[in-house]
Amino acid sequence: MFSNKTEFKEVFLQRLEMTCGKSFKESSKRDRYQTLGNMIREYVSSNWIKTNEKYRSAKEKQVYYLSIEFLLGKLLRHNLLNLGVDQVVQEGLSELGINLDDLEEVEADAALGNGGLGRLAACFLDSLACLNLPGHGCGIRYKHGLFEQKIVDGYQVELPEQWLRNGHVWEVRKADLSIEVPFWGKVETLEKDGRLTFRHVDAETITAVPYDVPVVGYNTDTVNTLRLWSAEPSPYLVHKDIMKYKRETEAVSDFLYPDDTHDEGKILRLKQQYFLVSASIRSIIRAYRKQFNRIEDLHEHVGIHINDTHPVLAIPELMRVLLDEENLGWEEAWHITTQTISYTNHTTLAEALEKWPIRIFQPLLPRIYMIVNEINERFCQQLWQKYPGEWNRIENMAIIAHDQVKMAHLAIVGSHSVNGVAEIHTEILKKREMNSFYQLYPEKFNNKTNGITHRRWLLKSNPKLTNLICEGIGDSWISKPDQLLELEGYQDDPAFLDQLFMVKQENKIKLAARIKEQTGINVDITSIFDIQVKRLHAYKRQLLNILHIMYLYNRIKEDSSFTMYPRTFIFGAKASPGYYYAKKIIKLINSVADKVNNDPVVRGQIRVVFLENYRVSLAEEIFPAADVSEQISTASKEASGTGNMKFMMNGALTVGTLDGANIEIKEMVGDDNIFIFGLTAEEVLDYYQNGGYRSFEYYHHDKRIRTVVDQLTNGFFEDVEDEFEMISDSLIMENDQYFVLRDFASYIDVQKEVGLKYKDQNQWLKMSLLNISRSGHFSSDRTIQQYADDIWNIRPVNKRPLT
Ligand code: 26M
Repeated sequence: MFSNKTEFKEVFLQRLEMTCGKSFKESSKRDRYQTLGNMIREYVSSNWIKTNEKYRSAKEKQVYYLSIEFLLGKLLRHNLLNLGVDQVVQEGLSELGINLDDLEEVEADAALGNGGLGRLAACFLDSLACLNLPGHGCGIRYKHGLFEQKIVDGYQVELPEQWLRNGHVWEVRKADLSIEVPFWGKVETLEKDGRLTFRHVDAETITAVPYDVPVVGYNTDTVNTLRLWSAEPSPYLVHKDIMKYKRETEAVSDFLYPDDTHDEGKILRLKQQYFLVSASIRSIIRAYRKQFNRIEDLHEHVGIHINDTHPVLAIPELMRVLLDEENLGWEEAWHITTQTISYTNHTTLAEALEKWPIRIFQPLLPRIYMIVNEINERFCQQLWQKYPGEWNRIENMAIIAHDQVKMAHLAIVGSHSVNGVAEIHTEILKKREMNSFYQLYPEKFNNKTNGITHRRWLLKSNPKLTNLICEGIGDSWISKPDQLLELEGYQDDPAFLDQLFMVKQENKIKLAARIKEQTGINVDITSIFDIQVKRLHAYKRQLLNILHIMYLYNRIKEDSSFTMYPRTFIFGAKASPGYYYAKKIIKLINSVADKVNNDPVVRGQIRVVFLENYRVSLAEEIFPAADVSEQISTASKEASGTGNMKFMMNGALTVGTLDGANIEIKEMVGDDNIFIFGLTAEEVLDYYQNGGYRSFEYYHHDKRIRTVVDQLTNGFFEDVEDEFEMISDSLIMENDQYFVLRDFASYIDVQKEVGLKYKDQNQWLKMSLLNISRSGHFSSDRTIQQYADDIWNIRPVNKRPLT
């Protein structure tokens, strides 16, 4: 299509006129963005086709990553970089008087996810393609992604997100590959040749239409596929109330559920899950059938991974296809199914574990329910043989109990691999949360510590640091992130450290400009940028952070001789719309920000900023500018965390608890290059088990704590008298379930140390460089290689060139 700048410009101008029907001069930014996007998608299309052909002819095993969320963010710049045409395009456009950054602004984030779990899926797609691994994503094409957050008077307000308003240039609709997904109705049992067969009749079907998005790798011709399903009314269905049917159908892929911890048990959510699963499984089998004759060998050629329990119906759905459509016997179908499916657990929080009441499940999915029931019967029988008489154990492990279907149990029983997402998380699964299953199937459990794609979170988001790294060690780290280790050779090179300082400074200037534009607040770019960005949750303890800021405020006010290294505290966080407590914390952060930023006495030393609508594209501006990374969850609660890795890779130092992947970060950088505080997971779990924590005592005995807790309710925030009673109650009346007060003193101490360490610029820069150099281990390339080797058993297929 184009192989140099001149050709690029020619094609671009020609396409612009053809697609927009406007002259170059008349065209808008959006016209230009859309032209470029379409051009690039077409640019990859021949490699896309070739990749699929290669996968078919090589007969290599392929993996499908099923996820209810893919938090992709923007794709234009990411694709340009992976294709290696970023510079040509940038220069070509620039000669036409177009700034590529301006065009990128027009692109909407594909926000088809809530947070960590959805972003992990997106990072995995990138690594799969970059490693030339045959792995594809299957998800839902939500019409509205995660809500847009506005802050009004310090309160969160939600607006519907509208990413498809101007179309999505990266997708290709493939209506001819649609699949009919049945709901409701009943199951007819027939006897045929002495065998029972089942037929789902009187069903209301919904058409699943695939939209394929190409996933391009870096420096390779591999183009994998992300298939997103959209729900449409079925053309085959006769319905008595067609308008109602249309409404209810389209609702299935209308919204992403905005909660990332609470299982609400809403029927629409279950519909979404089965919709994704049924369409994906049947399109996988359809493709397999075109290529192979023997369904008995499915697991040799296909792996299906389920991202948390949300797609766990893949297990009974695959059973259904093998039993009812392929006419296999139960034992054989079960063997194939368990060998095909693998499962990742992302949380041990009890309130997040999915359970579906039978009264919802059975009528909506009658045949699937029958199969789950049969799986449960057989499983319980097996338990009975192994643990005769142990009623309690069996009841606790059953897939169906107390009129509920337990999705995590189904996932463990129906798959050959169960993995946690960081070492400590996997250990907690094995020793505690899933201990009875671990005893039964020790061989299934394994750890795969999360990772992030360094191509988005360093190469794309931090071009200045990328240039510095390339000047130092070349560019092969882009494919082999472990090579970042070579940066350690520059630890004692003052010129290099100086440049590292400059890079951070420039990134802080850029973020400061964004802050000014969005909030009107002036921040001091020589201050420490101390940042906590993530979903808002009690366990993530944004409250600890903001109470500490209140403590600093009080300290400065009461003692005019108190000095500290100036700090800018930056927050970004969305609260689930129904999570009242989390919303109060947002309001508290904004009230503290008002108080602090308007008080001339403290203004020079602390600033507080809440950036609204935290999302992937904003994150890309934030991580490069961070000095301090806040990873302060109650130990044992954060399964892994991935923001921690993004900060580290951009040279920020972690203030963190011994939780999730923080522990592995600490092991990687050593105790001197990280700031650890607070209770250990053991201590937290011990408190939960044996009691012994009295938050009131910490309140009572520590004046610093008493003052800040009292300020929540004593009129300190003049305009909002009763606003924070609930927060105060959670800390005192409800005995502080997340140990905020327990860890408070330790947090003050470690934060003080941060301030002191930062003063020694040279030392700080060395620590920062060391963090960057050791961050290669947390690339999702490493993670995906481990999944490929240990769980999926897949190998690279494609290398350049594709012929
Ligand atoms: C469930 C039911 C109904 C509606 C929504 C949900 C739901 C959606 C997302 C539940 C959980 C969801 O995500 C959990 C999550 O994001 N977990 C995070 O996963 C990351 C990647 O492994 C980890 O790094 C984080 O520690 C973990 O909290």
